[in-house]
Amino acid sequence: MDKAELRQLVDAANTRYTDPERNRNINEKPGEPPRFEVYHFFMSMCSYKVRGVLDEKDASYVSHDIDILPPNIQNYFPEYVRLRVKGGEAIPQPLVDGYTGRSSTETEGFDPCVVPTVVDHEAGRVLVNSKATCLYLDSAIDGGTELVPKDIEAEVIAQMDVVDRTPHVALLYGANPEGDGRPDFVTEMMKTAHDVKIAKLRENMALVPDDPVLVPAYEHKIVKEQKAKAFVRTESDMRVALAEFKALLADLEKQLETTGGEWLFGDRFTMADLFWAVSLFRIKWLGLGYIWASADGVHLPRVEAYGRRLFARPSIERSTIHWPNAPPSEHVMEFYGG
Ligand SMILES: N[C@@H](CCC(=O)N[C@@H](CS)C(=O)NCC(=O)O)C(=O)O
Repeated sequence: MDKAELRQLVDAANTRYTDPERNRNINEKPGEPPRFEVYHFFMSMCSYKVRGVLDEKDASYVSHDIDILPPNIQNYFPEYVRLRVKGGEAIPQPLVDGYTGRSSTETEGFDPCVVPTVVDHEAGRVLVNSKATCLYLDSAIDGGTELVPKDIEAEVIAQMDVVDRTPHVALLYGANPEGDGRPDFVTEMMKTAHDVKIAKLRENMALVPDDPVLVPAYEHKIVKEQKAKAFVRTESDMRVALAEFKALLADLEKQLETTGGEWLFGDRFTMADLFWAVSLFRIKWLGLGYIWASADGVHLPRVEAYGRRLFARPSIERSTIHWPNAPPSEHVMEFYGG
């Protein structure tokens, strides 16, 4: 898109994000203004992925670590949604209006009110689907780790799809039907999260009552959140989501039998590994790590060992485990000196 128009959209969005500790340059390189501007959140899985890729690629960027949790919810401001909707215009998926517990743009549609959003000032682009964004960053940035080697591109993308389509969101917002192991602050917050989100969406929509682009964007998001609230309170839906996790982890165990190296595709660390790192860390953080290792023993030994290697990867430590303010949970205290 036109770079001056993009600049205006970015500047307008940025008027809302001013805390210097959360709005700062990452990996600054002298004499080089950062090419990318990234709107993300310290505890968001899709943000972990994008930050992990930027770290592996040694990219510099302007980071806007915005609060997406109730009560603050800084991702519904009209200025931010307007910027994100620009990116949405460039993708084939329609606006989201349903909920299956996943965050994949490809299965759910385009959510205009979430993070991460990445602006590439050099190319004049706004990127809004974390999977597509990660692929884009890998090919657009010279140097760093080659995360999607050409000879195994289809296999790497197939694994990214597995993670992208796993119902992670359901098991953050809803309780595990086998026993809620979520950190207390999450359990407490999620009791009212959907109602608070819907109220905030209405509040922000009321600021732009005649906007022909933003009003439908908010309306679609409200429908999604209403359906999400019903889903996570329906035990049978949550059981299906949990069964899906178990099946996918059992598949991962089988896949790891054949790798012939430290990573999923031998000795090369790829985007598939980065996606699994984020997924396995979140699963463990939520108290679902018992699927592969519990007090009763190690049930999926390859997944357990693979997770250990992934969590020790410096890019994962920096972008996911130790990103500033990323809260630990009782299930991952070993990474925080506990
Ligand atoms: N399809 C999007 C989904 C992004 C997404 O679901 N983001 C979550 C955090 S991981 C979010 O911002 N949620 C806040 C909300 O729904 O208000 C992507 O892959 O980037």
